[in-house]
Amino acid sequence: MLVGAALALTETDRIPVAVLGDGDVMMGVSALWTAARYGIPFILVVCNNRSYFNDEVHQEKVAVTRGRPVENKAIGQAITGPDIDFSAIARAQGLEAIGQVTTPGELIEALRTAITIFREGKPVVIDARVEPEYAKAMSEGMTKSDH
Ligand SMILES: Cc1ncc(C[n+]2csc(CCOP(=O)(O)OP(=O)(O)O)c2C)c(N)n1
Ligand SMILES: [Mg+2]
Repeated sequence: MLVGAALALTETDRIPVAVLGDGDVMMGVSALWTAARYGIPFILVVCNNRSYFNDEVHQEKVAVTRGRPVENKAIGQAITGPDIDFSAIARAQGLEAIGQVTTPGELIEALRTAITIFREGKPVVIDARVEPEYAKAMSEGMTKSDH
């Protein structure tokens, strides 16, 4: 969707920006190559919490319902040890990449650099390492489909 939207915006002055989960990026990662191949510029921020965390939330609910151990919820969902280097994945496919970044200050700086790279007509990926799980406001009552 990001690559398609960015293609559609090529002739405009708008900047396509996507904030995608690390799991979602892994599920469609070869689409990035298409952007490099055809010179489709965008800014992708990988919101990297090192997990397909939405499914951990789901698996916890299923475990409770079925009387199974909740502590197993991360099995098959956690993406850590080793953590995935999204900058390396982006560069390997011919895109520009920034990070990993781990602080809000670094992220602001990375976005400034990303805009410069975007203006040169190139797609750029930022590996933003966020806290594990979800921010507190989201985990209290909200699910991924709510936002
Ligand atoms: C192709 C595909 N497989 C599986 C799913 C089910 N699914 C929905 S959200 C999700 C986890 C996504 O992880 P991530 O993008 O890292 O988001 P997080 O919840 O960690 O913020 C999965 C596996 C899906 N939507 N699409
Ligand atoms: Mg994730």
